[in-house]
Amino acid sequence: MRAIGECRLYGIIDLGYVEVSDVTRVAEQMIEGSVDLIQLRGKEKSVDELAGFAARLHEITARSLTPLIVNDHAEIAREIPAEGVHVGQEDDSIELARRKAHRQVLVGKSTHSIEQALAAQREGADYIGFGPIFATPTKPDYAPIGLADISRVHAEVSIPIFCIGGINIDNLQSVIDAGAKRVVMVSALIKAHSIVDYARCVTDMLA
Ligand code: 3NM
Repeated sequence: MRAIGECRLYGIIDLGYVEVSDVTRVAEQMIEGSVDLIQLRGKEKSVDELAGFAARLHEITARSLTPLIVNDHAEIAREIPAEGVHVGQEDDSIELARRKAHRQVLVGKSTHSIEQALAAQREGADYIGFGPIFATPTKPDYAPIGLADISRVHAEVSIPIFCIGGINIDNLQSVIDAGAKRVVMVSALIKAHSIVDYARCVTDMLA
């Protein structure tokens, strides 16, 4: 599997945007476009439904050494061979997520401030999300934190940091200029006319 430190573009297959019948195509296009790791996120789906999608997705991601991360429900990693789980501030602790997964997995955590980023690192996260950088309909209840803290979080936190929230190809350069090395994209990538071309362009900019 690709190591987390080598990952720069993180794609999320959010079932709020992707029809169930389209999950396979989106995953294949992300991989063809050199997305480095993929998360399955389905806030409205049951754990059992998500486990089913994750199992199907993993058959695709495994062929290309792309780690598959499951959002929120670490217990899914006990049933299917996903490489990691992702937790939010309101979800399981990193330690509990590891216990639920019951085997060695990557654990990532969403953070929304420098303090939370440092706490996640202390807690043993393998990587963090840092945002939302810009306002985003994908996570509408969170106030954007802007670009100002990106450089400081990179100075103070040594685990991989993925900037997230409202990032698209038009504002990506400003995020990179602010110090970001890695980004997550959800809606911009999923809604792109060509996911493959969009992802390639983003990975070139992050190289
Ligand atoms: N987490 P888009 S922002 C899932 O700040 C998520 O923790 C965030 O989606 C955080 O790329 C976000 O469509 C949504 O803006 C990102």
